Amino acid sequence: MGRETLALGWAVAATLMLQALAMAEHSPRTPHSKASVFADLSAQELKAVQSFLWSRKELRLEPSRASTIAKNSVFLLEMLLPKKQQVLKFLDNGQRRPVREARAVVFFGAQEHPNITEFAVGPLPQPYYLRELPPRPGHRASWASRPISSVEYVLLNHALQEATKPLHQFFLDTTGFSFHNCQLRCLTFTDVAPRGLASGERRTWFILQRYVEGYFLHPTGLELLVDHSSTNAQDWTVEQVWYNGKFYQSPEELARKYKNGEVDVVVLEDPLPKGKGAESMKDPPLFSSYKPRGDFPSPITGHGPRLVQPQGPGYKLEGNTVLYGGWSFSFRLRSSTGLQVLNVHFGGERIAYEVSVQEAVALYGGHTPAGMQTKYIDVGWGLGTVTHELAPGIDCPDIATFLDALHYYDADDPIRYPRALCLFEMPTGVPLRRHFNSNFDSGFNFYAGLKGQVLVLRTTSTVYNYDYIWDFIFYPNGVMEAKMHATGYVHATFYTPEGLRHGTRLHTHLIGNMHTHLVHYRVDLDVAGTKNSFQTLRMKLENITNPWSPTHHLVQPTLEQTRYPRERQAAFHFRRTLPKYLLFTSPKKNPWGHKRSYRLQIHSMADQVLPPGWQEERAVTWAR
Ligand SMILES: *[C@@H]1O[C@H](CO)[C@@H](O)[C@H](O)[C@H]1NC(C)=O
Ligand SMILES: *[C@@H]1O[C@H](CO)[C@@H](O)[C@H](O)[C@H]1NC(C)=O
Ligand SMILES: [Cu+2]
Repeated sequence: MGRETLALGWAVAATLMLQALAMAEHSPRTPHSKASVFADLSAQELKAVQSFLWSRKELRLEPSRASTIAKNSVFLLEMLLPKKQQVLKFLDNGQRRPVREARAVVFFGAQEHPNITEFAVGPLPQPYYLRELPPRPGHRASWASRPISSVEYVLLNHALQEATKPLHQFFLDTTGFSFHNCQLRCLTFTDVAPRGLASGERRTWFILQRYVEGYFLHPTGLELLVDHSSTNAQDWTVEQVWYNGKFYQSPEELARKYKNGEVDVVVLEDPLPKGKGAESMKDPPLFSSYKPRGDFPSPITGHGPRLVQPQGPGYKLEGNTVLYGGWSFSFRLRSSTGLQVLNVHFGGERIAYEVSVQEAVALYGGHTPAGMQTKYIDVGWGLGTVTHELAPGIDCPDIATFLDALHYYDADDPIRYPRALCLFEMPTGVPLRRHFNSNFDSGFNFYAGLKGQVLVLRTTSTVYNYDYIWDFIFYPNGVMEAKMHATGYVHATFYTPEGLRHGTRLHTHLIGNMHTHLVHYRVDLDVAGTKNSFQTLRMKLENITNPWSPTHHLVQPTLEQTRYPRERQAAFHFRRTLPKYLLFTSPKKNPWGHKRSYRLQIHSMADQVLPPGWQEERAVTWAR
């Protein structure tokens, strides 16, 4: 089976369910040394690639932190997965190990027509060649739509502060906060994307906020459109200003009109406790903080339940490979896209080559320009790299195994992210299976139950204001589940009465904008070999003459099977009812003559947001 894509919605899970596992010819599992073919690059490997690239003088590389856009720099290094066929030949047929290579994304900014070029660098551990990875025809990454680097943010911050100097008094009067000499009362911003209305533009709307805990919920009512397409930050300009429902040509125009009393001003209440910023016990915590507030009639006190494993973990971790009951799989945390599980075996047979996160998008509606413009495509915000430390007892049970990750992204060295991943076993709180066998005489013959427990591999991505929790869950009966939780802060804009058409008022000056999260997983199932096909089962009613009472009609369900010889035919569109059962099927049969197959369950309320083919929708065609 080739690659398949799923679009999954808000707090959603896809479950792969094993249907009929036959008495498999148990092939030995992939040894740990071989599974390293899936491992992310080590710090040594990343450094070797880095020094090799720097040794190629024709690239004219400069450090990422050099304070300019007009430079050549290495933006991203990560392991380049070899071709699947090569990996399978190596794992299954004892052929030679595929060459280990890195993928390098280089920003060529120091030239008249800047570009982004991707290279394969190999062979590791001692690279000596560089090969351009050609983009798919028509899919060259455009320079204008590249991710914003930390240096560009510093420059943008500076540009915004300069451009809004005329608004200093306006900020102080309306918000009590400012950009200059501000100490505890500073302004900050959130930038939204896409950055423009057509390909090739780099014009971003910025939401100005008061810099307090949870500043995402403190918009000031001012939004600015900045053109920062030039590689020279001196050329950047503010193109438009929006304040409390009205547009202005420039910060100067708003400042002038404000001075003349021509601006409909909203004076915000002070979010900070009175006094010199010191919180006193009497002040209620800021509504945007995570500090609990309010009273419950029966407060929940103490630490609450905890997990213990008196006999140690039930899983084994060997390098990047996990063994758990019938399961074995390898994993990596790919810097660009996120968590991947690879070479998934159950009961001694491979059932999936890859199940991985590919992309997450959040599409918004709103009344403010930033609100209506927001369509976040999160790989462009470093989705796989924003994997910050997991807290034992909160993010994962305290008994979990925590693992560090390395990312080489917008930096000049590999950066270690401690406790970026966790692995743990947990009770599901419901038996996997149980039966009370009654003797129908106020007693029983037997009772049997199987404890419900699962293995979870977890990471998170904090993309600015919101946090995704990514879980891959392995059930002892061969079910595997991919699940995403979305949490953190909402992306919110300034309250205007018209904004209520696109969201809900959350506070005095705050609208929580409506939006849809869509998540793209790659699920490459190999059920009993790679020659899989796709079929569906539906329920169809039949109406027959009752064979044991011919004067009656009998209406009952039957199974209706449909085959989809072409992958395209298996791409189901939104708003059409999905067939009830989606099956990935091997030509091999089980002992009872059924084709061995895995069932895909999609738990999603996702829907199509944009019409197919409409502008940004073409960047997320997987969500069709
Ligand atoms: C991108 O820039 C590099 C470095 O100048 C150059 O070698 C390469 O040909 C450029 N690629 C394209 C497609 O313009
Ligand atoms: C079943 O078929 C019979 C004979 O055609 C018809 O009278 C009856 O209404 C049908 N029942 C249903 C539920 O379709
Ligand atoms: Cu959300």
